Amino acid sequence: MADAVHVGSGKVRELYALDDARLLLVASDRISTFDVVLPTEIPDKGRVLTGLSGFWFARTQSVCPNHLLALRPDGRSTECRRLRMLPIECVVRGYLSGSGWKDYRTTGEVCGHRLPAALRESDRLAEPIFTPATKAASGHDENITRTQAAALVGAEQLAEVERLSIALYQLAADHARGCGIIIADTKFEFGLDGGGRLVFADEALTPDSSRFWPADEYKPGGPQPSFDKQFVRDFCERTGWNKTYPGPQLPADVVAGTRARYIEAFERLTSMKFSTYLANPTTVLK
Ligand code: PZK
Repeated sequence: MADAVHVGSGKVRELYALDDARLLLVASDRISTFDVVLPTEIPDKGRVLTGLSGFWFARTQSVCPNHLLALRPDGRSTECRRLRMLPIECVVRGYLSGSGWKDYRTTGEVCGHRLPAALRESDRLAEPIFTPATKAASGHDENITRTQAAALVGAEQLAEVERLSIALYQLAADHARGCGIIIADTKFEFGLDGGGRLVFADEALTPDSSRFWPADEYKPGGPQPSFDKQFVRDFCERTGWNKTYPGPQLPADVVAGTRARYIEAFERLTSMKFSTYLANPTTVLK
């Protein structure tokens, strides 16, 4: 990291430039809930997310090229190709939740997709839908129609990222379902390489970029428990915190339970022990 230049901060990640062609994405152990980063970290969370992204990048290469060059031995740092990022978030929803549910309830549509009447919160959709959003610098992404997205990236480019996003989601959601995890929705980011080719970038199908639900507890008609963050949310609700900065410190049992859930998601999805990943992160790419 001696000559890595810091070029960006996310809520829980840092971005460094290694040279003109390469970036280093470092996933911290910070956790956010209700849009606030908490003062307590979840040990190894960044390694779990980095390993899961590596796993999905390796397994989706036949669908789309990606930015991954290498995983560092620390298990939390990804060397990646530096791209020109598209100015849209490519969200795919297989279930009706979050802003998708909100928009459906008020308009019957999500991002210009008219959906059947009388759907319930968390219902599975007959087919996954592509629901792009703008990247708001202020944090809160805003859903846009495919027409609006086409104005930002061009109709041809949009059609291609829609096709790729649906294919990536279908591959991952089918795999996860066999592991007892529902991927309700996920957000992809794409960039363009020097030759103008589309490249799958950022993080891949992690619990931070997706809604993971435990399949054995799935019960449509209301909100679902989060596979990873439910202990944190329950604790925050019990404290009566008003969900503005600063958030509460987490007690040791909530930290340990949450860490165990992240590791459980990793081990179920990769069918690999997390200790094997820690000993050599590149094993997840095989
Ligand atoms: C890129 N972000 C999001 C912000 C983070 C991550 N391969 C790439 N090439 C060029 N730019 C990016 C990527 C990727 N991935 C990703 N912003 C730019 C972001 C802050 C911290 F860790």
